[in-house]
Amino acid sequence: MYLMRKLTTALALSAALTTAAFAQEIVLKSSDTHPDGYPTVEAVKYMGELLKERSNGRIAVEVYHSAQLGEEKDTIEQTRAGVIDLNRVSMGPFNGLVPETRVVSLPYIFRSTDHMHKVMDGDVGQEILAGFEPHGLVGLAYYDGGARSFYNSQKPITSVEDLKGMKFRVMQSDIFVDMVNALGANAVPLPYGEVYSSIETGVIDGAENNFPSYESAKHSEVAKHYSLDEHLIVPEVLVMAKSSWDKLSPEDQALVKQAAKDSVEKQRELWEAREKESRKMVEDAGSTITTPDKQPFIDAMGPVYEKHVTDEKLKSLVERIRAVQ
Ligand code: GTR
Repeated sequence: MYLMRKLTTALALSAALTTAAFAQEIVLKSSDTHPDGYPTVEAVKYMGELLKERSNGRIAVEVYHSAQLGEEKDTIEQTRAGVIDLNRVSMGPFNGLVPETRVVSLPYIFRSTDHMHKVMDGDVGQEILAGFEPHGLVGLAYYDGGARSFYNSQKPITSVEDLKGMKFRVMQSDIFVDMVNALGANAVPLPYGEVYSSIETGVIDGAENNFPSYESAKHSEVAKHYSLDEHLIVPEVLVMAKSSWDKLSPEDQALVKQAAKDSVEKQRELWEAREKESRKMVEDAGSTITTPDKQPFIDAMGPVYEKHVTDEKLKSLVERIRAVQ
């Protein structure tokens, strides 16, 4: 009897230990430049909830929002080094590293968000995701980042001519520098976190981004003139450190991939709502929105395509994107 009781206790103890060992075996550290509540931050949190549920609590995601882990370019390097496991970033800062990301960073390459969805959800999207692998990263999913337009502290922009000589911050990629220069303005590549103070102190006249970024980073406080030229629709991407990925069992890799995929719909819903909300917020706070004729902006982009779409792979990707209806 005594022996039986001892045995039962031992069994119960080992069961408890097993449960403890299973609890949060893997914690994936995830980075985002945006504040808590932003659609990308919430989507990765949602992915974490799915993972936790589907792995019986073994896998968790910890989201470090508000650039707590650094500016995007630095966090990309940290992710490649495996210091950060997951990273939600725009495709723009990858342009120097992953050539495939350049095609979606071309101005006016997408006709609409709907067109972008069709492309990224299809073969071209899969091919671009695979392009991360040789660079120490695993591409997991795409999120929405809306359309980017110019805003500035000086004057309303109603035509390409209005941009002449003005200084705009761009994300750190040669394509965006050439895009701004082709419009007769001057590009200043800067990390996101330096934009507010650079506009405030007059180092630059403005920047370009979507409504949720313009609003949440408070650029709208220092640059009240927003012009809806929608020159870029650059998808956001969720990547994982290849070294962290390789540590997972094939079953866990499948769980991560599926949870990332399942968070896309959620992010799109959150994005749609936030875009409207942010637009209303900045308008209520006194920003003026002008809607210039887009055609002259599109026409000015010839030199950007000539310079950057030179190799066969990019040429064919451009053609395939344009062919998607
Ligand atoms: C935002 C994007 C960020 C970051 C930022 C920027 O729209 O979501 O990932 O790239 O733009 O302009 O740096």
